[in-house]
Amino acid sequence: MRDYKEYSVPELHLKAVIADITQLDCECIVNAANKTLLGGGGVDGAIHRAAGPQLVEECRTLNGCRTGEAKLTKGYRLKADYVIHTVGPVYGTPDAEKKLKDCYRNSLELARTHEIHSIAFPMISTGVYGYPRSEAAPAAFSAVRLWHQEHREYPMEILFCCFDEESFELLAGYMQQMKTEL
Ligand code: AR6
Repeated sequence: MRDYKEYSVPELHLKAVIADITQLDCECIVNAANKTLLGGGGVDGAIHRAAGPQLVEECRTLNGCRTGEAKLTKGYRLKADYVIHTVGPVYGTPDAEKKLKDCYRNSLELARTHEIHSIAFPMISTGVYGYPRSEAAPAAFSAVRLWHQEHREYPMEILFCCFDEESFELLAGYMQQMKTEL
């Protein structure tokens, strides 16, 4: 883990890091998957390689996933107990921003349903699916913030697991801004 910024308000612990999500020691990591849920490149490929073949076996039982939705599996060989698989929108497709925000909201809701209190997100849709980081980062941040406003009673640690400096700087900036607003 190369860099690290964090911000806490009661019941919400937000962090931004630059790291390989497969190495994180938190209850749950989120996978930026595709609709088949049967693996792919990017972070999806890395998570499947690290989790081992049992992950795809469980994924086969899930009947895929629609864009913006989220499904939960165990983490198998990962340090994380669970993986939440969500499917981001391809940049430029209809309602992409709403669907990207849905990925964060639905993943957080699924985590809450399973009484998960720490979750790490990769920067969904910013690789193969072509979303500019400058647009994905504010969408991710505002979706997380809105979810927290609706669930202030629920203790949650949310990690933005960036793989590049630009995403990290953007998210760290939003966290700094949030600090000065409160
Ligand atoms: N840890 C954290 N972030 C990572 C890692 C990692 N190990 N590897 C890549 N990233 P992408 P998408 C970052 O392409 O755009 C797959 O083939 C990467 O730098 O993984 O949602 C799926 O099967 C980028 O910022 O996901 C789908 O077909 C971010 O993760 C499709 O790609 C997302 O990049 C999904 O595309």
